[in-house]
Amino acid sequence: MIDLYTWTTPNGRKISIMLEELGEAYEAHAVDIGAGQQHSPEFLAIAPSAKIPAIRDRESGLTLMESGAILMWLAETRGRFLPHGEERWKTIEWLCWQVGNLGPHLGQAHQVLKYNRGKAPWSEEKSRAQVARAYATLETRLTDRDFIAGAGRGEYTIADMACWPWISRYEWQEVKLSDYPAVREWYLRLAARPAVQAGYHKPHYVNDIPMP
Ligand SMILES: N[C@@H](CCC(=O)N[C@@H](CS)C(=O)NCC(=O)O)C(=O)O
Repeated sequence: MIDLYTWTTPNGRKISIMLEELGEAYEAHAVDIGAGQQHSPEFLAIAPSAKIPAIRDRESGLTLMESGAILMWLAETRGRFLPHGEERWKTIEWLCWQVGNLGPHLGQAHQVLKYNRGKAPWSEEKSRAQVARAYATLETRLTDRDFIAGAGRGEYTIADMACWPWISRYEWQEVKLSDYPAVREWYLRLAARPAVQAGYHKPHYVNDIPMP
């Protein structure tokens, strides 16, 4: 049994989607980051960074923070969604791109374009450019592919699960998915998966999955 400490954000949803895909027994604990619950001593004992998501494996007692590490641990220990050989490294490459590039740039866009619009025009301009660059990177990668990593046209991996919840906030990022047709097709492909739909609504329902 896995305890998942999470909130209704892209980083949290990556892990609930993975747990749903695995059919894993888990309990989702809400950590309301708007109310400051990430700073409680109980949560800090599991996630010293004071950021969701984090997990605890009840069987072994292992705790993990950082979504990339959690996805890799789940994939490795369950033997799913992380291919072998070179494609393992392509999956990790794109997972690292999400954690170190796509996520931070899109997260910054949420701050300046949605929550603080009009306060810092230079930051907004810079943010729009970084968003466009990140989407163009994904568009190029997904052209002629069904999934981000994997041989041939690709296979569904933790790299897809890491990127998709961030793309699901395309409206917050002022992005028209029709401008990125390969990303749009991939987005819809994943949105149709029952596990993605279930994982999106953890730890509770906020809104329907946005549909372009
Ligand atoms: N690199 C971390 C980022 C985690 C993160 O930024 N979590 C946000 C929510 S999406 C958070 O907990 N923010 C609360 C805070 O910064 O106080 C990961 O991939 O897990």
